[in-house]
Amino acid sequence: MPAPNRNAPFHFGVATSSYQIEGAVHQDGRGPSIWDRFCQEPGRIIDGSDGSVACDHYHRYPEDVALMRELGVSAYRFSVAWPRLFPEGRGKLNRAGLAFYDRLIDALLEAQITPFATLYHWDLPLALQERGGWLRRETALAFADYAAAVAGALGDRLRWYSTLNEPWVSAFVGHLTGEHAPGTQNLAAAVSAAHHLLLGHALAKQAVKAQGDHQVGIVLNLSTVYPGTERPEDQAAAQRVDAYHNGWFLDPLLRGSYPKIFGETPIPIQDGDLEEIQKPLDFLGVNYYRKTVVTASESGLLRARYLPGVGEVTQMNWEVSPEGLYDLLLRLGQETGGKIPLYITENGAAYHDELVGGRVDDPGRVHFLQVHLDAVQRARRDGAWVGGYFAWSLMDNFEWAYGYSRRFGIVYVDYATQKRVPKSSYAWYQRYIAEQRRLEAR
Ligand code: IFM
Repeated sequence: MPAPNRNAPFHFGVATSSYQIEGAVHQDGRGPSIWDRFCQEPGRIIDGSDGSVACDHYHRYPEDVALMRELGVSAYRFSVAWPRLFPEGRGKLNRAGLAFYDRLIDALLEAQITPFATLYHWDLPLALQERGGWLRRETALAFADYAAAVAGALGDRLRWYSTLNEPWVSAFVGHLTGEHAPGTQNLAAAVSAAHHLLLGHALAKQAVKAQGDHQVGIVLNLSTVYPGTERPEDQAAAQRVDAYHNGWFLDPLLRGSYPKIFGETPIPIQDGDLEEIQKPLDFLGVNYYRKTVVTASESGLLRARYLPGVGEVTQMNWEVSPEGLYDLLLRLGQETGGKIPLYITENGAAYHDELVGGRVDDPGRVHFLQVHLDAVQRARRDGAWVGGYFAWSLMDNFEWAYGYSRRFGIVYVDYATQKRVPKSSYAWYQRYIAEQRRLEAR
C-alpha cells in the first residue's frame, strides 16, 4: 500500500468501539473482558448497566453499514475485541469470533468504506487481567501476538491499524483514578501500565507490519492546555498538566523519553524499549473533545487546579473549544516535523437528545461538528497535515462509567427496540460530506 501523501483524498468517517456497541458478549466463544467484570461491581457504572447488549451491532451490523453508506463516509473506525479472537487472551485463535470481523470488513468494502481497525479499545481479556494485566510485560507480548493474528487473518482487506485507543485513559483512568476497568488507584501501577501499553503498541506495530504493507499508528486523547492567567506559576502549572495529559505518551513516541513529573515513581523500562517505542508512526490518531484550562494550586499530584468550562458546554460539562483543536493540530505538525499524517480519530459531543414524533433534533451537536470541522480545515490551510476526520460516534452507545446516560451518536438508538433513528446531525454531516466532495472534484 503506498504511503499516504498530502494529496491523498481526505477521509470523512465515523467511529465506534467494540464493547460500546457490539453486545453479544457470550456469543461465538467470546471470552470475558475486564469491562464485563467491572460493570458487575456495584457502583462502578452510574446507571448500573453494561455492554452485554449495547447496540446489538454484532447482529445488526448490515443495517449499521447501510447507515454509513447512506451517510456518504469513506472510512469507518471500529475496534476489534481481543477476547472474541482469544477468549483467554492468548493461545488458540477463536475462528468464530474472527468471522464477525471478516463479515464486517466485507460489508464495508462492498459499501466502498475503508476499514480503520483499532486493536485495543479497552476490552482486555479478563484472563490476562487475572495474571496482572498491563502491569505485566507479558501482556504487551500477548498483545503483539494477537495483533499479528488479526493482520494475518484480515490483512488482505484491512490496511489501516491503530494499535491502542487512548492509552492515557487505560493507564491513568484505569489505574490511578480507578473510574475505568480494572479500577485500580495507584500511581506506580498507572505508570507501569502506561509503559507496558506503549511497549505493546511498539511490538504490535512491528508484528502487523511484518504481515504486509500496512499503515500502523496509535490513537491518543489530547487536549490543548492553557494557563488560566499569564502568571508564571499558572504557566508552570499548565506545563505540568500538559506533560501529564499529552507528553506522557507523545514524548516517548516522538522523542524516546518520559516527562519528569512523577518524581521517583519507577517506570519499568528495559533496555531497548524506548528505542522501539520511538520508531516512526505511519500516522497519529488524535481524539479531541475539549481544551483544558488550569491554574497553580498548593495541592494535588500536579499542583494544578482545573477550571470549569465557561461559555457553551456539552452534557459532559466539557467546554466547546474548537480553538483548542486548531492549536493542537498546528502544535503536532511542529512536533512531528510535518512528517506524520494526523487523523482526527474521534471528535463529538453528548447532548440531551430526545426522540420526539419519530425525530431527534440536535442543534447543539450540529454546531459542535461544524465549528470543529471548520477548525480542522483552517489548520489544514495553515499547514497541518490532516488525513481524515471521524465523528464520534456513528450511534449512541455504552459510554463506559456513564452507562447509557450519555448519547454521543449522530444516530439515535432506542435501546428498548434497537431502532436506529438518524438525528439532524446525521443529515447535516451527510450534506457537509457531499459538499466537500463537490468542492474537491472541482
Ligand atoms: O466514548 C469514548 C470513547 O470510547 C473514547 N473516547 C472518548 C469517547 C467519549 O467519552
